[in-house]
Amino acid sequence: MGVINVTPDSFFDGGLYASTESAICHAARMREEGADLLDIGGESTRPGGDPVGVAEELRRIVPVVQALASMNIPVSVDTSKPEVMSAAIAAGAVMINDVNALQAPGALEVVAAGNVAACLMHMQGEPRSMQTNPQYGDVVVEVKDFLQRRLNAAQAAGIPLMRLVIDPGFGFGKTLEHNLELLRHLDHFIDMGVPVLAGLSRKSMLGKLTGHAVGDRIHASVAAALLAAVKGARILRVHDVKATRDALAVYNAVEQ
Ligand code: HH2
Repeated sequence: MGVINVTPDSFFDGGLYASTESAICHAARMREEGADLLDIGGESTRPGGDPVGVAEELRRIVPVVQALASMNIPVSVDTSKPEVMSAAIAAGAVMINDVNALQAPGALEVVAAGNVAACLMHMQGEPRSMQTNPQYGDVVVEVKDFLQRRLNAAQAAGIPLMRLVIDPGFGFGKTLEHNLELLRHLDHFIDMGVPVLAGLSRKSMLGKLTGHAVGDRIHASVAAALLAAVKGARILRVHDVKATRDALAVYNAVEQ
């Protein structure tokens, strides 16, 4: 899954693809590099990020989703707002990627009625304050319990399991140690009956481990993505499609 943020302030690609044209161009390139799916975001969820209104989020993402859908490129939309989910589905998105796991009132219903896939992600707190002092007893158990509850809620709302994906939410209300614990035990999530998505690309945990700024984390990102794949992740949310594809080609050849 290639990431494209049509935002001025995303932590890695903020401002790079803020125009519709540049986002479409970058999407086409990621597709050529081997992305199966592109995740379009109109609001940064980085720690401390400011919320964006519905109208502005729609202005940013709808033309991009429409263009990519007309090019037959599978698109997911990264949003927590039911109004944006509806518009994204109408514009041709095949998946809703929600860092809030469809907890907003009406979100489950929009996805159920839209017949699209959904990624349910775990986050402790909300972006503005989530990194202040995250606390868990057993992070793996607690994240898994939350995701199981959201899978149950989604199914109860009429979204079949075959359309659902789960994500432990690396960096979303987690310390470095919590993130490492989740990656170390990512295989504990694969018995939940749905594919696991992992988003580690360029994140600050990789900065803490390597001492490198966000622009210099490609090698750490590829290593993290590969580890996630080895632990059973089926969807890798990445900014660097080509490098990740190369690593996966080697891994897949060895593991057949
Ligand atoms: N991470 C980000 C955003 N959305 N969705 C899922 N399912 N999993 C993730 O790990 C995840 C996500 C943060 O990365 P990015 O979109 O590049 O930055 P920003 O939120 O600043 O736009």
